[in-house]
Amino acid sequence: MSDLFALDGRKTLRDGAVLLRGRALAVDRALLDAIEGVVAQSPFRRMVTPGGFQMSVAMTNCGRVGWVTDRTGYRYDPRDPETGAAWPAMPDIFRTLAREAASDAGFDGFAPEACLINCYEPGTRLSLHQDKDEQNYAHPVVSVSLGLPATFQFGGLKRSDRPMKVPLQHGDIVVWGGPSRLVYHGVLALKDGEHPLTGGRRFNLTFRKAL
Ligand code: MD3
Ligand code: FE
Repeated sequence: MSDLFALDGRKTLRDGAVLLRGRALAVDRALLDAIEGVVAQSPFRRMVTPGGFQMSVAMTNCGRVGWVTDRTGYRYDPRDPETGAAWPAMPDIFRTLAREAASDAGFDGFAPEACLINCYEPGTRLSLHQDKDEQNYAHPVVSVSLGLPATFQFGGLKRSDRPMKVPLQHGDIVVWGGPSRLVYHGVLALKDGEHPLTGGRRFNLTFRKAL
């Protein structure tokens, strides 16, 4: 048997990074309905980086705090700056899936306060970056891909480390922990397409223990 991909759909991408192929498929519609509920309260918006550039990915959040960027910097904020209200509560289906996926990858007891929801349309990309705005890097980040496929890039701990490419499909979950928690990563420009559940879009959920 190939050692690259176990029969249960688990693949180690690098030390500490585990791809759980199709892990979210059984609850895909429930996840998309829950995204719709979040977006009704806190709509997708394209935030501005501290350098003054508008991001191409549209974002929103749910949970006790949400990740935001503006001219003053990056932070986790208990309020949605657009509405002035608290972010929508994290749906139970999100919380449960994130905890179970982390456990599958060897991280028991994962209890994220924050879920950042990214929305990609064709041409949208996310340039190579590290996720460093969380308090404690001992906790993993759990990411869930829904809708159109994308090519995900991940490198090493230095921006100059040559990135690997991995296609991420509807229903895939990746858990990034341990030595992979601070790797540089990004998403190549989304290709045109049509997905039966999301149309011309891709959604990505990232669960973070932010506090
Ligand atoms: C590796 N999102 O929201 S998910 C992000 O597809 C982000 O929307 C991408 O990068 C997306 O910050 C990639 C995979 C991912 C997410 C977080 C990570 C990989 C990670 C954190 C640390 C290391
Ligand atoms: Fe990231």
